Amino acid sequence: MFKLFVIYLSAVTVRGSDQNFNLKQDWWETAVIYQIYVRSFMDSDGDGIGDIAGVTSRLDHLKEIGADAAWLSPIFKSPMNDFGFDVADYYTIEPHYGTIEDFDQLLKKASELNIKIILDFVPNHTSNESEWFIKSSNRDEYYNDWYIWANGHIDCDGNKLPPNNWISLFGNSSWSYMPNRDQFYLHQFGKAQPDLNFRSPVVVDEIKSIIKFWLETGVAGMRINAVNLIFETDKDNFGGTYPDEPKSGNLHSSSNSYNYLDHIYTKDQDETYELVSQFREVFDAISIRDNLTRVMMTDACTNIKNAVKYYGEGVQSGAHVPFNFALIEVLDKGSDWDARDIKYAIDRWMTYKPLMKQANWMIGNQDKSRLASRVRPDLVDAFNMLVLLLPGVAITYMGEEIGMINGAVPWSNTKDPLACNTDDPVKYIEVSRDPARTPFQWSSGKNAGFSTAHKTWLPVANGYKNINVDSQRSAARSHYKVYRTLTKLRSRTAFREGRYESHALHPDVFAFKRWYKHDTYIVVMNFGKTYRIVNLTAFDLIFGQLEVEASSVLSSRTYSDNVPSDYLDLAADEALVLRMQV
Ligand SMILES: *[C@@H]1O[C@H](CO)[C@@H](O)[C@H](O)[C@H]1NC(C)=O
Ligand SMILES: *[C@@H]1O[C@H](CO)[C@@H](O)[C@H](O)[C@H]1NC(C)=O
Ligand SMILES: *[C@@H]1O[C@H](CO)[C@@H](O)[C@H](O)[C@H]1NC(C)=O
Ligand SMILES: *[C@@H]1O[C@H](CO)[C@@H](O)[C@H](O)[C@H]1NC(C)=O
Ligand SMILES: CC(=O)N[C@H]1CO[C@H](CO)[C@@H](O)[C@@H]1O
Ligand SMILES: [Ca+2]
Ligand SMILES: [Ca+2]
Repeated sequence: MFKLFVIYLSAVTVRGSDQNFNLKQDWWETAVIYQIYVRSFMDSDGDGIGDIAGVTSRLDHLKEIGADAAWLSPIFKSPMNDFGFDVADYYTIEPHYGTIEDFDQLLKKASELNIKIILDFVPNHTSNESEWFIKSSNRDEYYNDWYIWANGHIDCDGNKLPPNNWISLFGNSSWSYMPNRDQFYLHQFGKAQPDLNFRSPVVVDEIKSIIKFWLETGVAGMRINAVNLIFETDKDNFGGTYPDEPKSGNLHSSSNSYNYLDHIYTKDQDETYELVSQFREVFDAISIRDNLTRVMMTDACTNIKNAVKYYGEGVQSGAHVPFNFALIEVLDKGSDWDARDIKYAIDRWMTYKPLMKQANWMIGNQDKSRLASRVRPDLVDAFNMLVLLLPGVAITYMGEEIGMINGAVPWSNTKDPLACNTDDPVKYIEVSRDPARTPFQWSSGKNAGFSTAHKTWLPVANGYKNINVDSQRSAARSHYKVYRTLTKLRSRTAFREGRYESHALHPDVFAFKRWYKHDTYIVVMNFGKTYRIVNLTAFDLIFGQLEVEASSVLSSRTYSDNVPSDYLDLAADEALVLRMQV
């Protein structure tokens, strides 16, 4: 009987299924995934640039904070026009980051610590320095149609103009002219990032081979970048030309910025979901062979209905973890949000998500202003409580566990191509992604312990003397300690498998309940700048005194204090995890 049971369980997980039969969860379903921007995490050789050996040397940090997996930003060979999001060779490790031996060493150490490694993968475009692109631009027979080439127009002055009005995410035309081919190529991001042509079956096969190649090294998964930009409309449906996109009507965008157009032809095309399911088959084949699920994560910045399509529909399988930007989108509203918006954003994702699939939560990444800066440092713990205690997968961008703030990167040190493209020493700051990419803060020492170099690739953020791992580890209370407490709480069944219910008890106060059988928790947070008294008996079966399991750094409450459920006074920014006494 017992044997049969085990076989049944493994059959469930082996299928690579995301269905939670409440029997056994697969490793990724409640994982804490820690995003490492490799270039800024740890520099092992003193050149001022983070590297793979640096990551290996700091895996104990991940272990200590309770992360289950490290997701590494792109580590493949790249001229670094977009810091690895422009890959020149998908089969080679970028020399600045190390060698394949360094990578093997990372996998070995990670496996000893039972930490999974997940790679970032950028299939939409390569670098313009990829051999594929150079050959394609020379009309090499095999590579001829690997990119999206089109003739432009010639105006009355004899200037060559792009084929249509499409605008890239980095601004200006999505088309650039290549003299040797006398044609324009499409790039949805920068000029140095030509889009691959996924209507070519050879390209699709090559991309699948690359996924297979890296999964076979033993990595536990991949994150597929910008997946909803893979296809552009099929020109053959428009008589062989690429149609113009309509104007969005967005009054705040200039005529050469991405938001000026409504991207009906360059994103979210129907073919995408079928391709994603083909990718998933590659993941599943290896998962079954090795009896270890290789997790597929997808990144698509799109509306909710398209976003949840990446979970798969009908017989078509999708990603295990289709990124959920709901919380980030609330924060994107600037200061104009409150507890009701948070509740609404969470409910919305849970509503659209297929019932049996896992949710996932994140509040930042290498493109977004850091939470402590865009909201305020005192709310760091509250937001970590959301990410770590809501149902499903938690994704933490490195530094969120210590409440890192944005670095101040002057124009003269600016590296982000998006910022450099503005060519504007004042306005660049509005778009620059460098402030969220400054070196990780390990200690109060030189370069915050990141590097022994004279100069690091981006300057270390101010305030690192106080905001760093060493000092927060030894402090009585710190974001770091709260984070560790939260990842420990996560291992309890109520948080892994328990049910979820929430209320905005006041426009400033968000609270949710997680429970499994008789083990019940309330997580409550005041996003407001003044104290609030709330009555938690608004939740069913909550009464009497509640016991504090975790509290934000500035809270007057500490572990095992009791608070009344019907009259709880919360200080400004205070956040608590409370347990119902049994
Ligand atoms: C790639 O693009 C960059 C940026 O436009 C340019 O400076 C570089 O010369 C290009 N390289 C090749 C090989 O086309
Ligand atoms: C597959 O892996 C699971 C989880 O690690 C384990 O319980 C199971 O026994 C394995 N099955 C086989 C056939 O090895
Ligand atoms: C975009 O076009 C404007 C106007 O032609 C030009 O000044 C600017 O340098 C261009 N930006 C990029 C990134 O090519
Ligand atoms: C809290 O709410 C309950 C109803 O849910 C009510 O009976 C009780 O009086 C309230 N307590 C306080 C202190 O307001
Ligand atoms: C969050 C994230 O991964 N952003 C990346 C999206 O893709 C573009 C182009 O590949 C990168 O520039 C971003 O950093
Ligand atoms: Ca280095
Ligand atoms: Ca594309």
